[in-house]
Amino acid sequence: MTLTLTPQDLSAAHHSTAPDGADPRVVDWVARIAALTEPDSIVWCDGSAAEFDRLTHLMVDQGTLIRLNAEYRPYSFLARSDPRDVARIEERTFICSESAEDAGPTNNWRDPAEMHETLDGIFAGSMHGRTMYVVPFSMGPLGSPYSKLGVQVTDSPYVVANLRIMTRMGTPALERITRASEWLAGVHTVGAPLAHGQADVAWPCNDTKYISHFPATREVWSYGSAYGGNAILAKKSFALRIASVMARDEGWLAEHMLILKVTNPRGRVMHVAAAFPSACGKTNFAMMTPTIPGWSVETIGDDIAWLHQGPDGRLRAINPEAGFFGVAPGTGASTNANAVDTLWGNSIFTNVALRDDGDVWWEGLTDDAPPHLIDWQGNDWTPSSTTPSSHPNSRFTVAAAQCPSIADDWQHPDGVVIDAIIFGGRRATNVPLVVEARDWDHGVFLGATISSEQTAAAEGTPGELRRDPFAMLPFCGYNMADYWAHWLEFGKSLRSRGSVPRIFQVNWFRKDADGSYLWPGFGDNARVLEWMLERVDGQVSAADSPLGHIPNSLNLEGLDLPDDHWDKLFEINREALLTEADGTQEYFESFGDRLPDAMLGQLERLRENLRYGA
Ligand code: GTP
Ligand code: SPV
Ligand code: MN
Repeated sequence: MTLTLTPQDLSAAHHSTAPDGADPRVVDWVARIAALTEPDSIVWCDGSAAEFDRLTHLMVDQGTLIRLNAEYRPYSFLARSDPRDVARIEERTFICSESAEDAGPTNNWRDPAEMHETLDGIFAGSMHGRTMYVVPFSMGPLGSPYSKLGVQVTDSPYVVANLRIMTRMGTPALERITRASEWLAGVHTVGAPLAHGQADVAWPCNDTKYISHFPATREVWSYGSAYGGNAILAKKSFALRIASVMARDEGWLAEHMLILKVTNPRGRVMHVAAAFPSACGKTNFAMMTPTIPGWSVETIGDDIAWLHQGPDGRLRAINPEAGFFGVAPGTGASTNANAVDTLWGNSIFTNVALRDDGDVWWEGLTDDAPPHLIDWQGNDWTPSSTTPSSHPNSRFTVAAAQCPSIADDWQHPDGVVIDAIIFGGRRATNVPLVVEARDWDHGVFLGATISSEQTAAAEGTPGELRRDPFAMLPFCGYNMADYWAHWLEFGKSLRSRGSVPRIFQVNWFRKDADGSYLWPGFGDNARVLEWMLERVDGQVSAADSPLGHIPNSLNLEGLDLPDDHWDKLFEINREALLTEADGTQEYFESFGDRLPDAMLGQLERLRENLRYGA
C-alpha cells in the first residue's frame, strides 16, 4: 500500500506558516523569495523522521524515487537524474564579489548587481505549481563554537531529503538563528515551473544553469540543477565557497579535506586532514581498513574540514557535514568495506543501477556483475553492454553516524587536533608516492602546485591534467593567490604558538609503462600513514630529494611489491619536473601582484634543487 500525498496536502498539514519564534529576518526573506518565485505553497521543514517519510512517499508517488527492496536495503531509494544533470557544472558556477580581482583568474566572476538583476528575471515565477521548502540547517554540530547556520529554500523534495542526511537540519537549527547570528541564505530552484494541470517529470531541471555566490552578503542562488554539488547548497556552495571567504575574514580555513584518526599498535593516536580533488580518494582514505596488523583508522569526515587555531594554539578540525555524498563506482568490499557497510539502509542512491531483486548495483561493488540490471538511465543492461550500468559520478547519500568506522568523537564541538596535513592528486607520472614538506611554507607551495587528472565529478574532459591547488579550484570563493597568502599567514599564527602540523604530498595513482598502478593503494595507504606518524614523532630519518623529504623505506611487510616498483614510485625525472616548474611559473604569473613572494621563492628553490642536486 502506498500513501498518496500531494505537495498541497503536505503544506496544508505542516507548517505553511513560519514556526513561532523564527527570526523575523528569516521570515521576511522567505516571504520575499516566495513573492519572487511564486510557489503554490510553502513548507517550513522541521527535520523530523516523519517529515522525511512524508517526503519520500511523495517522491515515490511522483516517480522521483524508487523504493528499494527492504529485505536487502531497508528505507532506501534510487533516484535517476535527467541525463543532462549528473555532475557539478563549473562553467556555470559564479563568484559575484565586488571586484573581479577578488574572485581571481580561477573563478567565473560576475558583477553582483548585474547577476542579481539576471537572477531576479529567471527566478520570477520559477516555482509555479511547486512547493517551496524552507530548510534551516547547521553546518557543524549544533552549538559548536565553530558551527555556522543557514537556511536554504528549494522547490526540490529530493534536495530536502539529501539536506536532511547531509546537515543538522530542522527546528533546532532554526531556533539558533537569533537576532545576533549570521546565517547563509540559499535560494534553489530546479527551474521547471509547472503550468496549471501540467504533469511533472521524475527529475525536473533546466538546461540553463546558474550557481551564483555572493560572498559579501552570504547568499547563494542556484538555478536549473538538482545534482548534489549544484543544489545541496549547504555543502560546496556554503561550507566551501562562502565559508572560505568567512575563513579568510575571520582567520580560519574552510577546506576540501577528509579528516581521519589513525591509531598505531602501541595506541598512539594521530589525526590527519587530507585534500584530494573530487573523486580522488577522500572517502576511501577516510574509511580505510589498514592492511598492516594492529593499526586502525577511524573516520571523522570525508569531504570538508573547517580548521581553526584552538585556544591552546593547536590546529583543530571539525567536519561540518552530517553525512556522506560519496562516489558509488569503485566502492566495494575490497576497496572500501566500511562504506559498503554504511550503506546497509537509510540511503539514497543517485544514478546507480537497479537489480532485478530491487537492490542496487554499481561497477566495483562486486567483482562480477549481475546477469541483468536496469541501468542508470532506465534501460536494460547485461554484462555484455558497452556502457557502464551506473553513471561514473553516481553517488550515495548516507548519514555519517551509520559508518562502522566513525570515530567516537566525530561530533566533538571543539573538533580534533590535527597532527598532519596531506595534499594529493591523481598523477600517472612525475609525482612520487609521498613527499614531506620541509616546513609550512613549502607545504603551502606543495598544495598550491597540485595538479590532477580530471574525474567525472564535474562536467569536463575526464583524464585531462589540470591544476587544482589545494583541491580547491572549484571551491575557493575568492582570489586563489589571496587564499595562498591566507594559508601562509595562518602558518605564522600557528608558529607563533609553537604548534605547526607537518605537511605531506601523496600520489596513489602513479602508473607503470603498461598503464597499471604502481602502488596497491586503499588499505595499503596505511603504510604511508605509518611513515607519517613516525615522522611526526621524530622516530625515523628521511632522505632529501629535490621535492622534499622522502622515505628511506616504508613498512612493506606482507606486500608483494615488485622489485622495480619502489624506484618507479619515487623516481624523480628532473627534466620533466623542470618543465612542470615552467608551467608553474606561468600559472603563478596569471595572479599578477596578488601572488605572495614566498611562492616565487619556493619555485626558485625547487628549480635550483632540480638543477643542482637535493
Ligand atoms: P568527492 O566526493 O568527489 O570529493 O571525491 P572523493 O575524493 O571522496 O573520492 P572517492 O574516495 O570516492 O574516490 C573515488 C575514486 O578513487 C574511486 O574510483 C576509487 O576506486 C579511487 N581510489 C580511491 N583510493 C584509491 C587508491 O588508493 N588507489 C587507487 N588506485 N584508486 C583509489
Ligand atoms: C565533489 O565533486 O567534490 C563532491 C561531490 O564532493 S559534490 O557535492 O556533488 O560536489
Ligand atoms: Mn568533494
